[in-house]
Amino acid sequence: VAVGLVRRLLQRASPRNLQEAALAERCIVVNEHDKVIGDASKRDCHRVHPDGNIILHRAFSVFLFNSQNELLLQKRSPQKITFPSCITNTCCSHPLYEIVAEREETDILGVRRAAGRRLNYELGIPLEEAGPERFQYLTRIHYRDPGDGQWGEHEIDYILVLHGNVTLDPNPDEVAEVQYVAHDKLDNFLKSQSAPLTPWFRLITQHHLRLWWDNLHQLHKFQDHSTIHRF
Ligand code: DMA
Ligand code: MN
Repeated sequence: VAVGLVRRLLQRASPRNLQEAALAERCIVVNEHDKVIGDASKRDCHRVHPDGNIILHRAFSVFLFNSQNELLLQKRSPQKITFPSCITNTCCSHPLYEIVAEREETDILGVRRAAGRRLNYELGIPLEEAGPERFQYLTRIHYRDPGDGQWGEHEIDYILVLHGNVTLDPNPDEVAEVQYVAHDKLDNFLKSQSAPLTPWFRLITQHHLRLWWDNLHQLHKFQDHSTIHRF
């Protein structure tokens, strides 16, 4: 019912109303060990509470590389409620509690399905080009960022890589710009941008990205589901 309602609201809404309607989606609330403890609205999960607390929830970040090993970056739409107009990795979002198939933990299937759904919605990638089996899962990152002080993030973020060429048709409600960047051009590209980076993209770029990027053809060796990296 909730999904249907959100879809109906989305269909006749302005871009900002689209983002506000999406705040009714249900995120999966987890503890520090990534065990599911319940659900809460996207609104409640991204509100910074007066004591600075933000509800910990499950999320994913996709890093998509084309066959030339260039990384697809996006600039978020100015309509986004959290981190508008920031430069970030290919696609991030949340597996939804109301989509029961996105709660499936075996083989990280729920998160993989959510990633396909959002690559399709945000970037127009056909679903058959972003099927669950196409993602290499790497690890989980637990981080917290107070954002603008009103809207922030506190997530256990599953990192997924998709390596291959895809068809793109970005959705301007979500994405202002997209750009493929080669590994040796990344530093200069990021320096040349006046827009800020999202905190999670900054963290991942500082800590893990270069090692993964250097090993795109043997990423399975880097999968680690026993550690939750904490920042
Ligand atoms: C949330 O991303 C997930 C992470 C890893 C920050 P988002 O704000 O782009 O989510 P959505 O696109 O669903 O608003
Ligand atoms: Mn989130």
